Amino acid sequence: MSKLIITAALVGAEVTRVHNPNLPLTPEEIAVAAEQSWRAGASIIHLHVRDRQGLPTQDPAVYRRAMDLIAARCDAVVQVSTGGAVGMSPEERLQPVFLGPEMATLTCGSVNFGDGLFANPFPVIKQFAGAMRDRGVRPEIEVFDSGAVATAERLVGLGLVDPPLHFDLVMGVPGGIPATPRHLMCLVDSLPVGSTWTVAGIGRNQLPMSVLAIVMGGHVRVGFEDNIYYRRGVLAESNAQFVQRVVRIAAELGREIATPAEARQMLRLEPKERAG
Ligand code: KMH
Ligand code: ZN
Repeated sequence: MSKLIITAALVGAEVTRVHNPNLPLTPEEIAVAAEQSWRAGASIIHLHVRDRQGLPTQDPAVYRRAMDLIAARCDAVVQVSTGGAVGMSPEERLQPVFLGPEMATLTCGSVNFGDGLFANPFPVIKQFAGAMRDRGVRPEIEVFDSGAVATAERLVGLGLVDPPLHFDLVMGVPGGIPATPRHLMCLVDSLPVGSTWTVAGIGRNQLPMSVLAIVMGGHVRVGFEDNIYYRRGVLAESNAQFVQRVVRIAAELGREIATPAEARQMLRLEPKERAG
């Protein structure tokens, strides 16, 4: 099996310090959390940022600051979010792509997101994919439900994304695909041949879905964006704590951990000048 790529989703858009007081919020705190996660074994940082009030923002200046601070501390791949938060406009969400990051997320379908709607109509998906293609930004296809895979294949047909595709299977969002072994098998079976994939299990699903991904040859995403508890009733102390656990389990199961350089090679990222 290939080496294991661990993505740390450090902050997201929904979690607050009321949920977990250890959540990093400022660019400085996010950069420290990124370095800790990287030292623990993460090779990709999935990046959201927050404004001075701690609310989700897609302000490119805040992204720029966080990306520069992360690059000064470690060589992890930075993958910016174009999902942002529910209710943001497409124009707002797309802004960090114009900074020319190595990777960005590309959600390939609309989904109920708790009580909200995470709206991703096909014209918006095409617009985002085109912006990434034009800037050499590698998309990670976010799959919240099974139809997203076919939508990604439509993008390939239109020449907007180049195979082999890399998918993030987000499982257990209320409104999205459930996080069960059967649903994971079905999703993985439906991916185009040659794709790579990672799993982001939401809440208590994070650990079991991570273990399944390790065993099945996929990759793993962990972090506060998806889960605030280390175990039932016990809040996680840091993002790195989640990464450390994945590394320990992977060692027991015989999966070596990919460095950022190895992740870049496996995901065919284009060489870019990095700050720092
Ligand atoms: N915050 C969610 C509504 C992404 O980063 O691309 C969307 C999200 C996906 O987090
Ligand atoms: Zn995200």
